[in-house]
Amino acid sequence: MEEIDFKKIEKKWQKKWDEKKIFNVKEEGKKEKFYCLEMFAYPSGSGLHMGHALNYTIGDIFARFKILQGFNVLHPTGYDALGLPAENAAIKVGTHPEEYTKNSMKNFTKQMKSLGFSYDWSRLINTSNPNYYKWDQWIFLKMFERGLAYQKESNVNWCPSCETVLANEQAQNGACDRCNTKVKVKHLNQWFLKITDYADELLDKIDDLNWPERTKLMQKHWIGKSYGAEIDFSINGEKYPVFTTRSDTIYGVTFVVVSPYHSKIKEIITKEQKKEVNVFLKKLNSVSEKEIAILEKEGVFTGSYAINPLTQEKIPVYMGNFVVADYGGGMVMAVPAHDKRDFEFAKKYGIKTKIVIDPVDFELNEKNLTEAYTEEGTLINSEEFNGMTNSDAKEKIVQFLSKKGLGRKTTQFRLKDWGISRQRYWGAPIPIIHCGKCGAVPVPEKNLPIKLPKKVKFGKGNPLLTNEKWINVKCPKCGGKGKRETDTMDTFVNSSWYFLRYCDVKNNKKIFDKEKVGYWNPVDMYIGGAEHACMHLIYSRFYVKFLRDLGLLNFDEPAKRLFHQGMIHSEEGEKMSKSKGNVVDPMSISKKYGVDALRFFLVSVASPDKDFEWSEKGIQGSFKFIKKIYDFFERLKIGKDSEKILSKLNLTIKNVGEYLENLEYRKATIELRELFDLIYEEGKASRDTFEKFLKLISPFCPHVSEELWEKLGNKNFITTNFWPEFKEVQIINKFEGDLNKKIIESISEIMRKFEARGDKISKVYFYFVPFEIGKVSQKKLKEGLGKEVFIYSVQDKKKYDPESRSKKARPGMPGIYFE
Ligand code: ANZ
Ligand code: ZN
Repeated sequence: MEEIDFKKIEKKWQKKWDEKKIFNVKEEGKKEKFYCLEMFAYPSGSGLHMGHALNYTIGDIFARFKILQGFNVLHPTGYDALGLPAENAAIKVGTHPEEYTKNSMKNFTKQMKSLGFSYDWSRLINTSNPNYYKWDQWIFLKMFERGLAYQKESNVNWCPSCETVLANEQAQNGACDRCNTKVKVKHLNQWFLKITDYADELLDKIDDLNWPERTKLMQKHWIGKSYGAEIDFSINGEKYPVFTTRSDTIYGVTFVVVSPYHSKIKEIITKEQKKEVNVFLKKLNSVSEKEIAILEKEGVFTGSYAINPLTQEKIPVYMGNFVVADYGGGMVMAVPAHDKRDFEFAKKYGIKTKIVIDPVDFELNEKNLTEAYTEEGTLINSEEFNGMTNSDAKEKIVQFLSKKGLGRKTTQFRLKDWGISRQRYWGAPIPIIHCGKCGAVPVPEKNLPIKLPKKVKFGKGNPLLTNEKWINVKCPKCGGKGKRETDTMDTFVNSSWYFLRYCDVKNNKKIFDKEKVGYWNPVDMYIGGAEHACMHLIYSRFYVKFLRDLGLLNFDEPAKRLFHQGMIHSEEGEKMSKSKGNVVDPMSISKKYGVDALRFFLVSVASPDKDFEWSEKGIQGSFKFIKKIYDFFERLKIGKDSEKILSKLNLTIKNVGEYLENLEYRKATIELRELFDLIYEEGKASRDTFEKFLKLISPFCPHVSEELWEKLGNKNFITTNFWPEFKEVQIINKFEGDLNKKIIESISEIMRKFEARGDKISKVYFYFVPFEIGKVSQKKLKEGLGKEVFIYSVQDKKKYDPESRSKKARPGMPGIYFE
């Protein structure tokens, strides 16, 4: 058989699609719109990896399916080009980040184009282009005007290696997301975006989203709403509101614990205690916030006392490592008798406990309490609230406090404002000028963008500090001496609204045209990694709500449907990584087996949201399948369809359509193989059947499909043709019984022969070709055969197969071994 020149076919069709601009879309016509989006890539120097290829293939198949269904499909791509990794990588190889990024993007574009993705390349976004980040700065100014961008002294995660502040989300395990260095606490003046203003809406709207449940749950958790009360304790005559979810325990408060980073901490520490407190602080600052959370609860007496508003008791104020500064007022009313953490703390420092909740069936005693009692009960030692159940008391005590103006019902969010200050070069400069007289002055809109100066020195610290000329500018307000803000914005700001800019990439006058964005948005299908559940996917929801409130959008949420792809592991089941030397590169694979085989393989091993292992045998299988189709079409015999083919064709159209809609691509590839195998077996079919088969497989294998479509004599593109319809009446049951049934019938017969000979069978082992594994049920086979049943894929390395029966497996009939 002749070798097929897949490269030539791929190039040919990619060029034709490009010339005819079939993926370039406008907001017009009678078609319904569909916005299909994959998370854009950070263009790393090492090029596209298999994870990218999978992500984009999943999106591309969906986009192509939607085109065939007759939608006006927007399918754009771009580069999340700013950020620390590019800066670090550039420094490492001794080039400028701009140069480095340019080269990476060029390489990425070449590679993505070679994989035949259906992108509208005229809409390419590069976030490091000042024409893009100008609008990041513009959004910042709009937030600043409305008090949603502000500066505050805060406790931040500092990565000593990257020499920058990290968001909490970027230092989740006490280590830097990027370089894994242990993160430290630093106290710095930082810029924040007030995402907390939208906490309620961010939480409430989650339920309406067609997003993976796990992601929705993670966001709920991240936002973390607590219902409780704020109670005013007074220290040195000043009021300190303290958040509690347990107002019922107010009479049991025996001390108060304040965060080391409380804004008024200096007023609380007395002269006498200063030295001791400093020893404690020194120890604390050497660890990250996350580590603090798992450290033993420790503290130190501040020297001050607080007054309990209900009992008027004087109680000591401690500083504690477990109190978070920007939560619940940064202070805790401690109830050792009824809270585990407070109990340990009190024991450690010899603070008294007071029981205020009485269990129903036994009695507690302060003297021999060995642990906190955290369950329900009735109130004691609580004056007029004695005898109430503690849940009743919660309400009643807050009401009482409210009336006296000593407290109020409230909620608290775990979500914090988004710290966007980065002390690094490769980000959008924050458009602020600091003036000795006027303070932080926003750069006038007409002066945007504030471009990054090319001339800076990389090395220690923030490179922007090395360009005096750039820093020293006039104050826009008073004309006096001013200095530019040298913090740049977290790159997550860039990705918070890029999907909007795709709708109007070239607009120089406005961030985007409202009509255009309104036409395409919200995104109908968004595909990307689950690791973005709590950063990008919350930030972009926040940005959409903010831009809506500016009057620019008429919708509330960025994406209707969200899909997370799985991870690809190496053949040995490990994570693919350069250091392990087990990386399979999509470019060399596509060179060897063709792009269509790679695409087909990527979605045929596992459901695309599941992790799977790379398999050289698997890609070879896909290659063989595509080659078989190609060869078959070369010697095509057109004739009348058999009833069986017609039935299978219609069933396949029906099922593949459903599977694609639900992103069950693997199941679709199984059906397509079956349909082809049947046609192959019979040796001929009608032109209509061949054409329909090609249409069905074209989202997966667009190049070969176009080529064969042309061979059938068609002059137009199959890509922009239409999805075939099926006729239910042509699906004939007798042909379409399920695989389980077929197997049970034939195996039963074989077993009967064996058993007639006197062989005893108790176990049946099955070896299926991989794509059939999902179509059989162990339970059904077991029931049908009345034996113990084991099911393996022929590729399973750990299968039990003493007589190599797996070699006998073929589609429709597994290898079998009896025991
Ligand atoms: C008194 C009390 C008694 C509490 C008791 C609990 C049990 P969630 O549900 O997470 O919102 N708290 C308040 N602010 C804090 C801060 N900044 N850092 C650390 N802890 C803080 O938890 C709210 C509870 O966590 C509050 O209710 C408070 O302790 C503590 F038997 O108040 B509680
Ligand atoms: Zn000024």
